[in-house]
Amino acid sequence: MSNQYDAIIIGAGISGMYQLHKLREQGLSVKVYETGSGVGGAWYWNKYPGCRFDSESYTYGYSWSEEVLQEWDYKERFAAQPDTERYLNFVADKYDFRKDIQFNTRVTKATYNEANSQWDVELDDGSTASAEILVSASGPLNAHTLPRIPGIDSFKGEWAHTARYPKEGFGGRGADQFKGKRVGVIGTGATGVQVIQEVAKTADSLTVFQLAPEWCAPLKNGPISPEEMKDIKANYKKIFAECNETFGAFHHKFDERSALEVSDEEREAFFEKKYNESGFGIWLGNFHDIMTDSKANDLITDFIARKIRSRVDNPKTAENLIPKDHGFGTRRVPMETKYFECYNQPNVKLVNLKETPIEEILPEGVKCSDEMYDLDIIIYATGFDAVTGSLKRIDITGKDGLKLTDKWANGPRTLLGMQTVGFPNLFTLVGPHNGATFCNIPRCIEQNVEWVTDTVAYMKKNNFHSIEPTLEAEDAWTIHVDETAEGTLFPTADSWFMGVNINDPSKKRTFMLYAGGQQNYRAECDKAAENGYEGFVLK
Ligand code: NA7
Repeated sequence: MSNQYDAIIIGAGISGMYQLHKLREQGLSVKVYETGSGVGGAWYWNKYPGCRFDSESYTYGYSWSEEVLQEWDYKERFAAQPDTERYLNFVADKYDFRKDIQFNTRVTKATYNEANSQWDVELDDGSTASAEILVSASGPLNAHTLPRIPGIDSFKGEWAHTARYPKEGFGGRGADQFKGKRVGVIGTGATGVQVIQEVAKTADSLTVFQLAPEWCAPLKNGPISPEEMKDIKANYKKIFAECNETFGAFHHKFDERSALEVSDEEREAFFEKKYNESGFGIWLGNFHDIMTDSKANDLITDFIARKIRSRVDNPKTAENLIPKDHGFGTRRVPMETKYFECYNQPNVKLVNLKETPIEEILPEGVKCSDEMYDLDIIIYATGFDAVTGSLKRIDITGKDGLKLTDKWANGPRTLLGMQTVGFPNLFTLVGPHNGATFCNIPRCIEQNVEWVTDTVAYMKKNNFHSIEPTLEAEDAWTIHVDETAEGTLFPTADSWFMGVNINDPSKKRTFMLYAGGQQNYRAECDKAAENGYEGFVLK
């Protein structure tokens, strides 16, 4: 027995919820399938201690509901995960989203039926459903990856990947979960940094297994007073408009000056100011050429290295915490709160895996080439099969039996990161090569969802039943994405931006995001729509 809808949405995170809202407004029948037992996507799954925004809280929420904007109070400049999960539940309740969401359900297969322009979807409970429109809202950082270390299953202590962290902490011990415990953290990306700072506060011992250090910078979190919140509420329109004018829709705008054109004193003072400000300003509010000119990048890289040396007591540990193979900002900058000072504590030890690699995991702990580390808890902060992972997990078949995994075997090919040839009526929110991937994500999610919504409305109005890019337009966008990335320093570093994941060697090294700036991306999407969906074939 198949359930028939106008549209099916995969995932009930920030994008899936808003897409549900917008398509429902059009009077369509819509069904959302969600693997988790609640709404929130990334903010449902990532329950590890220390998980919080790096975007200013008040720039991260939905802008489309004046009621939500006025009713929700942020308490911190960078809200913690529990607050954000509460916020998303508040929105889901207010707009009665749950009645159209089927929780605890994974979409396992989606097959396009050309005869009737329908997507036939299979679910892990054995049931099926069909719809003309299929929207993937499954998130760019959802398919988590564990390291491929021999013996990983043999560990007899407690363990979790950060993206599947137990809600009440290990053993339900909450704030006491690390007390008296020997904890190991593997991975030092944005997640690892957040979790390390928390574990270091209470663990008997914390051993950090670091493959690659990151150019972390201070978050400078703090409370938002009721007066400030009042002021924010009165200024939401202005705040969102300002975000929409910046490269990544964050509340930080690149400085128009070059790092190379100012005096040494002026540059140092500017870097210092940015380092002491809160949020991503040191990265996305810096001199405009730090991300495009290697000489400019060397200057900020040297500044941050000096900061790390000044904050870490042991010079050898400091050197181990300073990246040597890539410049500042060429990988995602983790934001930290006293992260470097953790390594001055007697209970925290840094293991440089480049010098002493992990050989295996044993029932008692982690064995490196020089030493055995007995542990009670291992936390894997080892990241994701980024951007395409959540789509790859679904067996997606388009026209003529074409599998999406085969089509993208050498890297994604899309038009506007929204659609791909051979898969009509499949829309990929925050998908590969989509402007929403290098963005203060909810800001760009709203753009993505509204564009898809308008496209679906256009199809209905003109009695079209399928939309798909032309090969020429897809080729042109794919080339444009690569050329735009080549104009930046992103390709100089291995990172998830570049599709690099050492735990999945099948993944090709290719730029996964869109580096042309969200304003330009938005303009490209608008232009295509205004020109009668130029680059797309409608039937
Ligand atoms: P990331 O940024 O992909 O970081 C994963 C970390 O785990 C990184 O330090 C990796 O080192 C390390 N890693 C991965 N595999 C291994 C193995 N096998 N052994 C040791 N260390 C390993 O993921 P995050 O969750 O921190 O952040 C993802 C995004 O989520 C972030 O950018 C935010 O936007 C939100 P490597 O870098 O590969 O050398």
